[in-house]
Amino acid sequence: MKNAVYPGSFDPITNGHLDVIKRSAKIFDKVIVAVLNNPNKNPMFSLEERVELIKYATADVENVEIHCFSGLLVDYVKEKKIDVIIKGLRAVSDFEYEFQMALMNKKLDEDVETLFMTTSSKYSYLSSSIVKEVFKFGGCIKGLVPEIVIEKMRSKL
Ligand code: COD
Repeated sequence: MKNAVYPGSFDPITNGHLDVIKRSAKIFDKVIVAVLNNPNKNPMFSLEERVELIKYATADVENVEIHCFSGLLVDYVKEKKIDVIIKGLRAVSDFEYEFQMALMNKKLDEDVETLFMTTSSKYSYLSSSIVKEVFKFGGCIKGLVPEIVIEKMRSKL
């Protein structure tokens, strides 16, 4: 049985994230979506809200679990006996950042493997930050995030 972790901030989950989760779930026996608890950041959604939104958005995918973590990802990976870290790649800019993190994680723990999944082209321009920015100025974000996220964002206005 091979399991994978897909870590991130997910503030909030977008359809780009969801696409990576669903495609990963077809490859691995179990996919753990691990939401980072980073007290130094000032997220739009609390940790609990982010977890709930992902749970709702992935309710139709059987082999996905949602958890949160803090501290080093490699420690979480070891503790949960996870085989692979999945990272999404949108552009060269992502690659530089993700490549650095993958190498650092490997340095911290030789057993840790990172796999990169390329974005689906229709989501290649999507990020949580750009969605929040467009929403803040009244732009339409339909089709970019799950409907439940739009509802939750509206309730925060
Ligand atoms: N299409 C495909 N992939 C996407 C898309 C999209 N449209 N949007 C985002 N992604 C990918 C990102 O590239 C990333 O791989 C993942 O989805 C999550 O994205 P975000 O933005 O929600 O999350 P990040 O980038 O803020 O997450 C960073 C981590 C939490 C993974 C990282 O900070 C971490 O591991 N922190 C723990 C502390 C640690 O171990 N630090 C040392 C690392 S060397």
